[in-house]
Formats: sequence, C-alpha cells, structure tokens
Amino acid sequence: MSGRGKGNTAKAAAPAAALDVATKLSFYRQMVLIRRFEELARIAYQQGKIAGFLHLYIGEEAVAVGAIATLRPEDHLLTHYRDHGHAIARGLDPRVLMAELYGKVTGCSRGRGGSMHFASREHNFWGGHAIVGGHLPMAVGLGFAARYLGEPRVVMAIFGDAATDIGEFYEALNMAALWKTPVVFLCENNLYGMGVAIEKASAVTEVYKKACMANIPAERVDGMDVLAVYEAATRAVEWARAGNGPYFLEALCYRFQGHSVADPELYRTKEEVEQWKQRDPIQRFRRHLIEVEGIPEAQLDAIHEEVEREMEEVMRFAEESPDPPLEELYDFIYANPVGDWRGDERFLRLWDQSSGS
Ligand SMILES: Cc1ncc(C[n+]2csc(CCOP(=O)(O)OP(=O)(O)O)c2C)c(N)n1
Ligand SMILES: [Mg+2]
Repeated sequence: MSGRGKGNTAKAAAPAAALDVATKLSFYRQMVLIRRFEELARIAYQQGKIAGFLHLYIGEEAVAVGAIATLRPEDHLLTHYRDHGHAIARGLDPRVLMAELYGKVTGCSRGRGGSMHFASREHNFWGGHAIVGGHLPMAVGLGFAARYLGEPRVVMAIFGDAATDIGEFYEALNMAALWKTPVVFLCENNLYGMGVAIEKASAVTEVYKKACMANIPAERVDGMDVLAVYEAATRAVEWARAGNGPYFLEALCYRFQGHSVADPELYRTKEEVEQWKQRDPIQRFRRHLIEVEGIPEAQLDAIHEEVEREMEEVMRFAEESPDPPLEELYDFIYANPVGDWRGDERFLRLWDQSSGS
C-alpha cells in the first residue's frame, strides 16, 4: 500500500523478508507483551488503582514494534499520549511503566506523569506528550541539534491523525524540511481523533499527502502489518540518517478500544470495529509465522505463557512499590531559582502570605 509522491523516491530498504526468524519472534513477543500490558492496565484502571486518563493502544501494536525496531539506541523517540506501546517497544522496563501508571515512585517519571507522560532519558525516549502535536516542534529541535553537532542520530516523532490538523504540525514539517533535519514523522492514522472521524476533521484524509506542503517524501503503509511497517520505517530512517532530511510515514491502523477507557464509543458502529478486528495485527503475524516461517503453534503459545509470567511480575512490582514520599510533593514541578525550597526562608514567607496567616 504505497502512495509515495512523485519525485519523492527514497532508496530501497532491506526487505522485511530478510529478517531472521529470531527477530520476527521477538517482534511477536513484543506485540503480545504490549497487548497484555494494556489489558491488565485496563483492569487495574477499572478497579480504581490507576488515576487520570488511560489511552489504550490495543490494535495498533504493529506500528510501534515495526517502526521502533528500526531505530538505534542513540536515536531520539518522541510520541503522543497513547504511548505505552512505544515505550515497551523502545525497551523500557514494563515494571517501571506499570508502576508509573499506578503513580508509584518506582515509575519511569517517579509516578508524576502517569499514562500520558512516560519518558526515559536513558532510552532517548522523550515522552509521552498530552498536547496534541505539541512535541512535533521539539522533534525538529532535536533533529536540528543532531545535524548541527554532526551526530548521526535520527529522530522519530509519532503522532495521531488529528495532530495533522494542528498548526504546529505544518510549522514543524516546514522547518524540518527547510533545515534538512533527520526527522521521521510517523503518523498513526487510526481514523479518529477522540470521537471525530477523520473525514469530519480533515480536508485531506490521505494523511501522507499533507507532507507535500514541505516537499517531504511520504508514503502510506498498512499499519496492521508489522513487516510492512518495518520495511517502510527502514526506508524512512535510512533516508534521514543519510542526510537527506525528513521523511513522512502514514501507518493506517485502528484502535480496537475507545479513545480512552472512559469512552462509550457512540461514534462508530460495532460492525466497523469487528471488521478491523478481523485484521488483528497479532493474529495476522501469527499466521505468517506459522504458514511462512513454519513455526509450530506450541512455540508461539509458549511465548504467550512467558509473557503471562512476566506480566505477573510487572503487576506485583507496581502493586508493591511505594507511593512517592510526601516530602517530594513539590519536587519536579517548577524550576526553583532559589534552590531547595525546604526550610527556605523566602519560600516559607510566601507560603505564609498565600495561606493568609
Ligand atoms: C492541542 C490539544 N487540543 C485538544 C486536545 C484534546 N485531545 C486529546 S486527544 C485528542 C484527539 C487526538 O487524536 P489523534 O491525534 O488522532 O490521536 P489518537 O488518539 O487517535 O491516537 C484531542 C483532540 C489536546 N490534548 N491537545
Ligand atoms: Mg487518531
């Protein structure tokens, strides 16, 4: 499924068929892990153990796994609030991610960020952003820095279809192209922004076509097919790493759950959801592994069992981890130009004034 624009041809990537079986099995495991992580997070949310919003990625796993596998550790990754799958695919510890959902101090953002603000400096994973499209200019900044410093890094910025209707999207694409920054823009087009269908929000529904405004090479890929995503993302990342500037990928996909766990889903039919579930990326890849790679069913079932055991440990870790200590209540909120607020005279004076005493 390619819609590459005229004159926008990048050099061919290594075909996904060249991937060895061990790598394909690791893709399968990651997709299953993401799915189970989210199913168990949903239950914990419904039990009131997780606060705030919870946007699930179920159905879109092939995009995260196929695309992020093409990055090197030194590359940067930024994403939107539907970020659990991206963080797992980037190699963050699922225990630390579940602990973050639980608001525990062992979480990747010390329990301060929750679902929408996963991050890890160590993994060059710069969020988890709640503001739709807000991270796209940041991606360009990181790309510009890499180019300016002569570092061979690529930046991947992942966002939804609705982000492509936001002003910052156009500004980011324009600057990225103008400055030839090595940014791969990866749009997860799941056809909805909250409860609004793409046709009702966007004048152009073939999202990849929007990249022509900055003359950025662009293509659409089947986001329910992990190998197709891997192949397209390889092409995109190679293009950017070779110094050609940005690349735009649209992965056509579908979220099987509501926008967030609280969504009653009144804007789409059950039949439509059912039709897309027939294309479940995990089931589809499972068939590939059995029929094309000749992997026995039992070997794949064993992966599910292994993931189940890992998830038991993930949940135990999140449940048993402590809350952040009360003394840290004001930490990591504002930059503090006067140093540590604890015991600080000026802070205490302000506190007295604001509390009216
Ligand atoms: C600037 C801004 N406007 C509105 C919102 C409210 N909002 C949260 S999610 C969302 C829809 C985004 O949809 P999309 O980008 O397609 O991502 P998806 O949820 O489908 O993965 C909106 C409008 C927001 N967070 N930020
Ligand atoms: Mg969307």
